[in-house]
Amino acid sequence: ANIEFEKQERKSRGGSISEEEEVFQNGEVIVSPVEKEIRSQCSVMVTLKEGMTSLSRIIRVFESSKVTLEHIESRRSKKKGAQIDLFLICLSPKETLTMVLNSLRQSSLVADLNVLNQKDLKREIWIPTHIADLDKCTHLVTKFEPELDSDHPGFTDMNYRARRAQIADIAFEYKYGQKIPRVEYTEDEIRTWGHVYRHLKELFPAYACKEHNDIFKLLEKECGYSENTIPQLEDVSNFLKRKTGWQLRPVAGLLLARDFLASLAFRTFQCTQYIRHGSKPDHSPEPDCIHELIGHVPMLADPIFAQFSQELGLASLGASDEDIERFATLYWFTVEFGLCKQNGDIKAYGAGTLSSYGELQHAMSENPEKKTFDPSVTAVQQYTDQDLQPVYFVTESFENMMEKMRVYAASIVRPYNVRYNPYTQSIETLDDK
Ligand code: HBI
Ligand code: NLE
Ligand code: FE
Repeated sequence: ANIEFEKQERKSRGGSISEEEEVFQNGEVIVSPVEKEIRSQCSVMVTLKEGMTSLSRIIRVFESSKVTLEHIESRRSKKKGAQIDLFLICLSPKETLTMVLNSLRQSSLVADLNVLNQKDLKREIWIPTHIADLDKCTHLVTKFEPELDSDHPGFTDMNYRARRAQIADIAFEYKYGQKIPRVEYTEDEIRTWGHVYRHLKELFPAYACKEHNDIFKLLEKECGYSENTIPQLEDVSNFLKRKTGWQLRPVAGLLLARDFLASLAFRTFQCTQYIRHGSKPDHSPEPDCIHELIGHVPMLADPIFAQFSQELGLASLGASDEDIERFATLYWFTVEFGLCKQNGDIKAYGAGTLSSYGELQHAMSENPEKKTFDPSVTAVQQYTDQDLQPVYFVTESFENMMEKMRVYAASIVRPYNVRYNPYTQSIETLDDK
């Protein structure tokens, strides 16, 4: 039966079409966060000229473009000089659709073409809903890489670049649930680790927050942390699972902020496995295993901080690009470079501060500006990711920071609220927002 034709004719006579009859999509399209194009859905009535008896020719026009034909009906045309009427519903990127319809209109096959209805589909951003979906949250940003950045200390060191590529392969191959492959670090690499380790350890008693100091000692006792060994991600991940339910998964480098933040929602930290170039140990603009293992891991083993980090991840799920930018900035000034007050003194808890002896000394000096942490102010503060920070934010306590963040996150407009189900390690979306 020519359902659509009948409907369209009824419509043109002034009749109405019930919603159940509507084949036109009402919903949203789920798009990957890296996809920026707007998709449009469109219904068209096309009349083929007299003598155009073959339908396959018209279908070929769509086949060679990015337009998806979702629905097609045909009948013998009643109009003069016409052969066949077609009713089509197509879905495509907006610009492509306009182009294809124009070329059809001008085609020698077509007598008449009318667009009946066209609408842009609402985009709903895809989010991971199970911890295994993090296999798809691995979009890298190419920044500070030894291959591409001539300022990178490893740019001219072909051995270093080959080593980086080799370790990156572990991350590219990795799938959720697998053990993280071990890396046998070279003497050179262990020397770099040892050098930074020694310098940082001298600064920690005076400069690191209490939580970091306590857990760092535990890592030395229980997890093989020492000047002479670079701990293996698999062992550290198991340590974290016991302490707070956090875990690591290997990542090849800097990720899109949306992907990186999303993994936090699953108490998963995407963790680099390579080490910085030995010629510049005091500070690196890109994360490396020193930064992750000495900066991040101790804090993730603290229950309150672990909760704070996960909530930041949960708040980011489904957020707009603009809000992601603000959450990334909040992450930057807390998890990466945060300072806190403890017994009247300012201490460091941010991983970027605790993994760079250059940054740690700078942060604790009088030079940089120190502001009070306030999410709505902090979220829009400019920062540099190249060099030492000119501004830091100080929080009263982790509990206080978490409270303020909850208020801020609740003010963000999202299509839904989310909740983490730890039994199934999945995200439940709640529409009652
Ligand atoms: N990717 N691997 C990795 N490590 C980070 O710390 C990191 C990232 N991508 C983005 C990012 N941090 C920042 O934008 C945060 O502020 C979210
Ligand atoms: N600057 C830090 C370090 O040298 O360890 C790394 C920061 C990564 C965001
Ligand atoms: Fe980091």
